[in-house]
Amino acid sequence: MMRAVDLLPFALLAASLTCRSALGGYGMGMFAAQTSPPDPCYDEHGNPRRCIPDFVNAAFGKEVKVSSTCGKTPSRYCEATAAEKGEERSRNCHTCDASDPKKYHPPAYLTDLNNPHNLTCWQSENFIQYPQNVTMTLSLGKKFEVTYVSLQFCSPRPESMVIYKSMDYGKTWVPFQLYSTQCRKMYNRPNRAVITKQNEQEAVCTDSHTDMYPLTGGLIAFSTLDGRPSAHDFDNSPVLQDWVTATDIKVIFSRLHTFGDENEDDSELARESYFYAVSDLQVGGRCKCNGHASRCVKDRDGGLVCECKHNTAGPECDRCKPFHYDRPWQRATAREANECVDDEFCEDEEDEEDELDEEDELDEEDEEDEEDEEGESGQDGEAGEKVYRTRWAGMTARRHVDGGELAPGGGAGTEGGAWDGAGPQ
Ligand SMILES: [Ca+2]
Repeated sequence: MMRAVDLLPFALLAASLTCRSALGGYGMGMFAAQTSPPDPCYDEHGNPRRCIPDFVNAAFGKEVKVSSTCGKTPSRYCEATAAEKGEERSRNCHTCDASDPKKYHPPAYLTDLNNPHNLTCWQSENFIQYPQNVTMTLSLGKKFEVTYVSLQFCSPRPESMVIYKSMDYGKTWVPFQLYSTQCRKMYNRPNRAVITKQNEQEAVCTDSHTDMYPLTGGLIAFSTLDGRPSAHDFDNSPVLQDWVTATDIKVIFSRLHTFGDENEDDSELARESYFYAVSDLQVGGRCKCNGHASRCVKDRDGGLVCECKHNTAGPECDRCKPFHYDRPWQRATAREANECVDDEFCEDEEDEEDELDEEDELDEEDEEDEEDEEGESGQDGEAGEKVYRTRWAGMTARRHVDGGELAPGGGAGTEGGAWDGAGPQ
């Protein structure tokens, strides 16, 4: 299989001058050899390779804006407890008071260190029931590629809620996932619609994770690539690359679960038992750098930007830097770094023969790679993980499976694995 990028070096050879960096750039090698610690964006020979920032909980420590928090004026709330469905419920009542650190439930508790032995919970005001809702908005500050969004509840989970994402810093929003015991009635969507290759960028409504039990400690975890056919071929799916991209996340709690007692005689007591409370909001993913940076750093204004390599520039390394326009910008893949080429760093005819030899070798190598990939793709797809492959100078292809560690506190368990110790450094 030949792709446009594979043919490019041949086209360049037709000219009397050829830009060597199109094949890997030995000039870079000398530079990389001198840097310490080794730059993940270049291999041991200095050839550019795809690199990506670490997997993080992008929500950790960030401010979440919420439309309702209890305790502006001290108020009573009651926790319903019952170990299991059908068991008699009992109520434990407390006071929420925003002015008392022992009794407050601020939004900062959504993204603080999640200690399972000492849960800190944000909590809404009592009984904000449909059609009124409660919203929480989190700005990530730049584009991220989001693998999952999870919420751990202190209250029962909502009866209906929606996770939205924005790709333009909150100007426009699209649903990421909807949850409801009645998808059609609440959101006019079918329950658990099947995703095909034709609608991979569509949000699904599901009635899973909507049970009122457990009354506390329930989890909602949305895995962005789960059930999407091209997930195993993420590198070649611009649709899914777009789908997982977000600058902001918004959650709307649309409807509270109740026991149906809120309109009875002691409705006041009942209503004090219904509110939303969340101990942990996580957004698992990676700073989006299109394979051209291994980390994101603060810029002069305190904003987060990719530390771009491979002669790229822009907040997401989404263009070639000046004087490196010898070929069009491309996202790096597991097999091709697609670095931007310096249009000044060119070589003379003497080196062309060497390059032709190297082309042959690379072609053979490509064939091997493809065979490997076929064998592994099924497994990779199931795990929802990406496979990183590095081409070494000596004809060997090494596989590197990248998982993700959950950020401090862990909990959602939607990502497996960790950096493979044998992987390229
Ligand atoms: Ca917390």
